[in-house]
Amino acid sequence: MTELTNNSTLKKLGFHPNLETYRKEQKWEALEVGRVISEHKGRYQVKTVNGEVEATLLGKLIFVAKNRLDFPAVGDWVAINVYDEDKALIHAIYPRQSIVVREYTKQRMGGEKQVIGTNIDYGFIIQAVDRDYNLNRIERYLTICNAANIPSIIILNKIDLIDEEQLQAIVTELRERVKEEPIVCISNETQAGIEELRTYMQEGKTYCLLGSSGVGKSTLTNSLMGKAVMSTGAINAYLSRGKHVTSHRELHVLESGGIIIDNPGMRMVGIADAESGLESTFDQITALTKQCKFNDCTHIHEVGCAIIHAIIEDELDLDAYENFLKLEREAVRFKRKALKNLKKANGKGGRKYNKNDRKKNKSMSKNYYK
Ligand SMILES: Nc1nc2c(ncn2[C@@H]2O[C@H](COP(=O)(O)OP(=O)(O)O)[C@@H](O)[C@H]2O)c(=O)[nH]1
Ligand SMILES: [Mg+2]
Ligand SMILES: [Zn+2]
Repeated sequence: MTELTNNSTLKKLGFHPNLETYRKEQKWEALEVGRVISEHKGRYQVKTVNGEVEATLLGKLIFVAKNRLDFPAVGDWVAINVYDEDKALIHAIYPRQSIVVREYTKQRMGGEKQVIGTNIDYGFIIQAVDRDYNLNRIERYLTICNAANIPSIIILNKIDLIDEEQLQAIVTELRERVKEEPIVCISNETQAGIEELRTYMQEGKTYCLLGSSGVGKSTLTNSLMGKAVMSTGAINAYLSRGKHVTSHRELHVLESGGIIIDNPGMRMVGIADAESGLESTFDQITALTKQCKFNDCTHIHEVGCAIIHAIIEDELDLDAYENFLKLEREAVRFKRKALKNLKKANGKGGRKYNKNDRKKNKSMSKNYYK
């Protein structure tokens, strides 16, 4: 029987012994194994030991899929059967070791999750230090990573645009709010920090870039790859009139070791059911709430509130607390919408079906592939 774990191509792509065990348990030896490296409207580019194939999902799997999470996503390991040299059918998805999600932002999709990537080992949270720099957003992405149970590394990009003193001020302020995660300062322009960033990357581990459009995700992917694999704002700004150019997710294997997933522009990144993520991102706040005198404390006016006390004593950053409240409200809102969707799907509550719903359902099933 073939031992796939010894195959160096697969190893570089992140294949590990648990997957091999699962493959044997499921008796999938007759099928090939591959990893989804990009997806476009229901067509998946899958990388295997022999190269790349274009795959579609077996009809049965589409039929039984209950929601978006049941569809393959970039980062997934899949069992496929190859026909026609470069065409394949996806028979099954291997269990995911991690799954990074956000709230689906398309209209009427509230309460549903969109997969950013699967089988991710680390989040690369990237921000540019120019005028768009936003500390709250870093905490937002941290919450998303913490909810997925993956550690993150914070990357401050475009340091060529500011001076040393300004950078120090940003790092100091960031360190006050983000206590543990490594912070790496880089510039794609001068290549400063790129080699340092590489030291955080290991062969077979998958790193997912998270950050708003324009922060330099695709440019960084190219820097790490040592060649232009992704189109960036610089090349296409003229053609696309300043629109952001990465239109879909893509996974790349680095020569120097490690796998990187670039993401399309993310304008609004809503967090999904991320309570555990909030708890670890804001661990100081979580710890404080446990010290409040009343356990139903609203932290607004109560005597003996540990949060209020910490803010007055300058032990807790007010901005961090406000950001926490905002993200917490968002998580609650997501949950409420998700429950509503569930109720509707079970035919309870909700309104009666009308003729517009058919159109809506149609566009929803189209959106499964977005
Ligand atoms: N000055 C400077 N510009 C950068 C740097 N990295 C990326 N850019 C520019 O920022 C713009 C957006 O980059 P892009 O990689 O497309 O961002 P993405 O939307 O996050 O993928 C492009 O014009 C890049 O050339 C950098 O380190 N310094
Ligand atoms: Mg991009
Ligand atoms: Zn309180």
